[in-house]
Amino acid sequence: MAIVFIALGANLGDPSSQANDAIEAIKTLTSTQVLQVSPFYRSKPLGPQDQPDYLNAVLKIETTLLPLELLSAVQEIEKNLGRVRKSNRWGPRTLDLDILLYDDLILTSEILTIPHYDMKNREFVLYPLFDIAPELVLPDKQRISDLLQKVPMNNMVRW
Ligand code: PH2
Ligand code: MG
Ligand code: MG
Repeated sequence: MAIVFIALGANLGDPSSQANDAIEAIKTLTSTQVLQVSPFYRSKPLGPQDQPDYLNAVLKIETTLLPLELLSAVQEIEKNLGRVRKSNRWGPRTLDLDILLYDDLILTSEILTIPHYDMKNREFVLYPLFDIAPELVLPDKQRISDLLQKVPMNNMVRW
């Protein structure tokens, strides 16, 4: 069994219902349990500003799926819940599920990078992650509590 943290983001359609649907869909994956769900936050868009605020949250799951199996599974959920992949990076989306951490694994490949390449800089990842895992230490031994000190809330509020 691996412990995995997944970041959830949505800023089109009805973000909270997509978030809840995504959590239900993750619960149905093979040998996967959702252990914790952070509060939902409303964050300012990173990237182009001419898009709605985001709903962001973080999930803690336990799974026997391997990293690439889990990636395909969450991409399938994104697709089923209405995501249309566009080329515009950082553009709006109905649902984004990003694998943040997979146990203490460090993986760099063309299709998947773990830990998530920018997680340490994003308030909408660090604060919900801290809510559910305040004692967390990243694979490079940095503590979530220390990382949080360096990243302001940037007007993020509860959803
Ligand atoms: N995701 C992005 C780009 N910008 N901004 C916020 N606030 N939250 C996100 O989840 C987010 C973003 C690309 O995945
Ligand atoms: Mg993302
Ligand atoms: Mg993504």
